[in-house]
Amino acid sequence: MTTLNNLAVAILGFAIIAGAHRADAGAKDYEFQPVSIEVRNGAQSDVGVRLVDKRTGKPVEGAVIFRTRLDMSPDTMDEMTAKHEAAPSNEPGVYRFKADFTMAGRWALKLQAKVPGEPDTIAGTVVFNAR
Ligand SMILES: [Cu+2]
Repeated sequence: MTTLNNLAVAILGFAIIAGAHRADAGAKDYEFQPVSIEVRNGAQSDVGVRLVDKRTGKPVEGAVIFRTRLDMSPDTMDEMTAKHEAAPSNEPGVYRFKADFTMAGRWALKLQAKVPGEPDTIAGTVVFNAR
């Protein structure tokens, strides 16, 4: 009986670790990538990111991007932000924005998103070069 209990505890422990590992791996299975690193410096500039499932290499459709920030942290100007808004996209897994860049240099677009079937929040940072 003691042996069985120990076995049950061991199995339960393994299940918890496996479950935690799976949940942890979930968000890491996705990656935001730039459609083009080079973007135009100025108002209403086109910025695009592609959300990819790294397990399959396929674009992920239907993501809900619920938080974004665009700042110059890559050029050590963390407080310098740029206004931006979501824009239509006709390419599956590609999410577009119109951004008002005010300075040439590197800008980080930081995103948080939910994707269908994935309980974890997907977070990513994509760096663009405005010129
Ligand atoms: Cu700046």
